[in-house]
Amino acid sequence: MSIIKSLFSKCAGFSGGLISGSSEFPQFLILGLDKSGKTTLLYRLKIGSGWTNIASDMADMRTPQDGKVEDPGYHYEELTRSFSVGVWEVPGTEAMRHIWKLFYQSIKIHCVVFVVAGDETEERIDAAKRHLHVLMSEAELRNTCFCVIINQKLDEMSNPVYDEKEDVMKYKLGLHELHPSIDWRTKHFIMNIVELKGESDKEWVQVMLFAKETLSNAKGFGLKL
Ligand SMILES: Nc1nc2c(ncn2[C@@H]2O[C@H](COP(=O)(O)OP(=O)(O)OP(=O)(O)O)[C@@H](O)[C@H]2O)c(=O)[nH]1
Ligand SMILES: [Mg+2]
Repeated sequence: MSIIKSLFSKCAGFSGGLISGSSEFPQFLILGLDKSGKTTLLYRLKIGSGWTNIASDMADMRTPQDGKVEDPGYHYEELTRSFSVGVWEVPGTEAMRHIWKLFYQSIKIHCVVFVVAGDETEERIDAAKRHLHVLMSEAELRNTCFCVIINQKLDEMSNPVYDEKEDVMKYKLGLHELHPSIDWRTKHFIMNIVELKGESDKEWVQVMLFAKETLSNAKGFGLKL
């Protein structure tokens, strides 16, 4: 815990405790089950489509080496295009899911970006739903904006694996029946993460617009962005 805190203290937006005030540098936290596409999202936003082999490189990162097959740690990047934000991205393997709490307990998180792969099994969708709803009920996240990204992905024939029109994930994740206190600060988006072309991609711009509107709302953080 102390190691994580000392790392956090070196980062923008962290001032030795929970930050507050209307001129905050918002902090985003990308969460979701393992292999949902979180690290791909972060680097698509940061680097854009110039990283052409990102899908195979991410797969290579998972090839067993020295007995390790998982993304071993968290990532932190800053995005500046829409408004400046710090973005934390933490692995979603079962072993790492209990670490999520340390992040939002140590850093004031303004927006959770929760990624769900469009081709998940029913069992994993249930697990994602459970984790998402636990996050939504956490005291530390009571003003936090929730952007749920359904990662559409493409199959071998380049057809989307997720049917955008039916949009069943909305129901399966329980996003259609949220309490008003969380509903206004939650929105789901459907996109193929690996095709994002950086921060200016129109799919991502929609996410940032919603986050900006939500974080500026006086019902929540009331930030001046
Ligand atoms: N086709 C397709 N593949 C994707 C997409 N996003 C991620 N992938 C692949 O899915 C796998 C997992 O993606 P990651 O970004 O590493 O997943 P993660 O959520 O960071 O996983 P953990 O670090 O284990 O929590 C990789 O092999 C990616 O290449 C996508 O939008 N489309
Ligand atoms: Mg990862």
